[in-house]
Amino acid sequence: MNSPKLVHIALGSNVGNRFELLQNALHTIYLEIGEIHQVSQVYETPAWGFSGNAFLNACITVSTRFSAEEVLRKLLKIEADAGRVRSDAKTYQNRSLDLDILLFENEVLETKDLVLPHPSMQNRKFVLLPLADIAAKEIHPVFKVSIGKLLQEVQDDSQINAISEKLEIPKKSFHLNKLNYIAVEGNIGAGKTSFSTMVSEDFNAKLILERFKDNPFLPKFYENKERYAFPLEMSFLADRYQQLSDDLAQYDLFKDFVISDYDVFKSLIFAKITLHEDEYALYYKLFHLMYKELVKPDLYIYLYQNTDRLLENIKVRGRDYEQNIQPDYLVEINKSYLNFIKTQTNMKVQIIDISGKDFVNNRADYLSILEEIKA
Ligand code: PH2
Ligand code: MG
Ligand code: MG
Repeated sequence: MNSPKLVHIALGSNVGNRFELLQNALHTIYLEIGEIHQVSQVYETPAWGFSGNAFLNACITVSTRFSAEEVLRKLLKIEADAGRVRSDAKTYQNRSLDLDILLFENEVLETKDLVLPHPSMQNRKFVLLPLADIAAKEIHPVFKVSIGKLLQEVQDDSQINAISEKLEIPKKSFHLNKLNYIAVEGNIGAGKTSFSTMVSEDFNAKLILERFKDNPFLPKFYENKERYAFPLEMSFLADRYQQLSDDLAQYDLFKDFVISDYDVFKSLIFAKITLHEDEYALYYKLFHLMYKELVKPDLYIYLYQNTDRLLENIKVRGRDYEQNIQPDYLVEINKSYLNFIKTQTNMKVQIIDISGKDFVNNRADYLSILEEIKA
């Protein structure tokens, strides 16, 4: 999973209901590509480079986890869905919708389909003027001067005026930040870490990730469960207790809330499966001594994924020691989680069915999960 990158996109339309075409494009970009951070004014501009109807042009800043090529592919599809037909003509044509990537972070790129930064942006006032509304200080990665400077120097005397109507920025209406601490849980391979990481980036939350890699007993456990279950569960408990008591105590002034990719109860849920009865009784005592000291989550989210997809995810992420995990074991873990959840009367718990969804690669799925959390 990639971290979000900033992309500046130019929008244009000179056929049909031009304003509505731009506004609808913003909505689809929000749903399929990423969060829209800024929108310029809308300008009426004479057709540049050919004789045609006047355009409406605007620029936006979007943060996206997709690559420049993926963004391009999605933009072309949005253009086509808006009725854009591309002819083979070598000259510019009237178009219902044109969406061009101007800048993709500082990437400089030249492929058959995509050139970055946009190769003619510096010659066009219909691009530079709206872009300067939202990114005047941004430095062009090839010319090494600001967009504001490019606008001052452009040799383009087109008469361009802002119209009074403003484009509306589509916004998520999720108020996760009314919560102080969210714990994300789920089976092995459900996507707890990806989901928590995405939410922490998109909502300015402090992220707490389980440090399972540091656990020397985990690979040994998968080799010999009988021998290593107890030390494994003990060391997980110790690590989780230490991390949560440290990280939840340190309040971060610059973050709005905390999200973790596990809840400490996980220790008990796994121990119940992996330990003998007498070992579990001892473990249970220790667990509760520690548990009562910990801050509890305001919301406990269980991401439910079906066994086939879990196995597929485990295979894709490719941790050696996980490759022999059997479907039965995953079914049993899921059952234990659901049993645990049933007994929770003091904690706000939400089970979210993510089977059939792909929130990492499909933004609409991601947004639908957030929508469900809000509900
Ligand atoms: N786009 C073009 C060619 N000419 N002229 C204006 N005013 N606005 C545009 O968006 C535009 C253009 C090629 O994409
Ligand atoms: Mg264009
Ligand atoms: Mg184009």
